[in-house]
Amino acid sequence: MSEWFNETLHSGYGQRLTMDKVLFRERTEHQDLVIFENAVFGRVMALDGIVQTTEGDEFVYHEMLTHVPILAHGRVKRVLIIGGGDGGMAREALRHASVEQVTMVEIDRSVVDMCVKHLPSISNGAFDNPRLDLQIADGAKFVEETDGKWDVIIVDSTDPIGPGEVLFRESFYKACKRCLTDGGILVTQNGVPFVQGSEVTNSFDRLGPHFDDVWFYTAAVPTYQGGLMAFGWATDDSALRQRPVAEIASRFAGASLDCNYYTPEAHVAAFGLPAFIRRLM
Ligand code: AG3
Repeated sequence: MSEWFNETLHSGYGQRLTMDKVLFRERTEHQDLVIFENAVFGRVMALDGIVQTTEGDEFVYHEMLTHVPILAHGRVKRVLIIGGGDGGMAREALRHASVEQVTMVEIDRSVVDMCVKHLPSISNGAFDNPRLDLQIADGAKFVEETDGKWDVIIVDSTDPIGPGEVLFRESFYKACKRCLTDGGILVTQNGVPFVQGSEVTNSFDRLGPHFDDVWFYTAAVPTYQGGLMAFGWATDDSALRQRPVAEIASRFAGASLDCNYYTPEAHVAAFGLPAFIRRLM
């Protein structure tokens, strides 16, 4: 019998996955890291008892947090990823030939190293790509101190507990705004509203003072249990999330991406929010 991995994110509700083979388990400098094999989802990476990515369903999350802002914007050259240690976000951003440089700021070197070793399919070579600038540093400090500017900033964080907490503060959103080019877009991992509704409310309230257009879009990621996950969307150009499907479709064709989740129709539909999420804003 395999040992169970029991996720500890919510009280009174949880998911469990069999650890059919434990590939790595250790306390890093910042958090508790485990990588294991599961019969349904393939290799799974968890931090502090919470599933971060699995080979089986990572495509939903990584495609939606990259292609939606990049294709909505239309002329993205520079992308900044805060977090993203498994390399999935860098992999998807680098698929855009128009993207000249991806800067990724991850706080925990062990996550990068162990994911390259035990979960290579997620980064799929991204860390060897000359267009990737990997910095091992605190993302919140980085955006405070840098004088760089980016067209898209993607916050690929853990939940607002532990090292990820600073990435949900108003001061962080303000610093991100300063690092965006005109018409730039900030997107964030914003939790599963059905069980983490306050994350939507908090981010909406904290982004509001700094951006003219704050919204959310959604997708269901099976191992982020509870239904739809919310992605935060913040920019000064409100036209960017209202682009017609035909316009997105022509950019998508031009980018010749072969996706597993993303389609121009899914992109546009993702911005249509159910009432219970609207009420959190
Ligand atoms: N970071 C997002 C994990 C979210 C978990 N939260 C939850 N289940 N509500 C994923 C990192 C993948 N690159």
